[in-house]
Amino acid sequence: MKKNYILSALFCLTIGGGYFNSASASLITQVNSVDGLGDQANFKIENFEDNQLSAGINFSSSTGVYNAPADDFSSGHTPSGKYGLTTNSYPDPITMTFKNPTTALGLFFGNDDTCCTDNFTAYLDIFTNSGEVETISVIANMNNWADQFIGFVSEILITKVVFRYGFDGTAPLHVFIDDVRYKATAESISLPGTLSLTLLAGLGLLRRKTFS
Ligand SMILES: [Ca+2]
Ligand SMILES: [Ca+2]
Repeated sequence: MKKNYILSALFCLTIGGGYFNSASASLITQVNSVDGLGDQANFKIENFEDNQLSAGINFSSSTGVYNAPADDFSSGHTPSGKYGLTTNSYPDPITMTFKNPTTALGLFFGNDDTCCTDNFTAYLDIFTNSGEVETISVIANMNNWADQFIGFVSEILITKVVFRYGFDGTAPLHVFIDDVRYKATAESISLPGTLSLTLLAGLGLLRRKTFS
């Protein structure tokens, strides 16, 4: 009987996982601070202070990315050290993909320089394996410091995020980010619902065969 209960529980969990995979964007919650992300014990952080980038996350853009000096991009103000990440051209968003899907991410952004525009909004587009599920945004405070935070927590597994400036990416400034925090998620829960169902069905068949 115990094994029946376990299999039933696993089946319900899997159905739940299938529901979440197809759930709406309401399962994404924007947060406004590092504290809003939750317990930092399970987070990894990339601060761009050296060229040894975190193994769990990949940063890319159409023109390439590089560790850029804060003196040039944010008047020397960052949440950490003397460097952040930027792109070789603008408007060019930064794409972040994860070795294992994540359920929370936050970052600081800057280079909100009045040299080139009076105002803009920063956007973070959020994707699952099925495509884009949500876009969150923060209006830049235009002080040329990397002092503003944008982030979210999610009840569904996130595989990619894209950070960009401007409504349509036309703000004439290089994107500049620092201190990217993301939640390290157990690989085992990244199994798609259908694959989990297949495995559980196999377990059920095995059990019948063993006990018949
Ligand atoms: Ca830094
Ligand atoms: Ca700023």
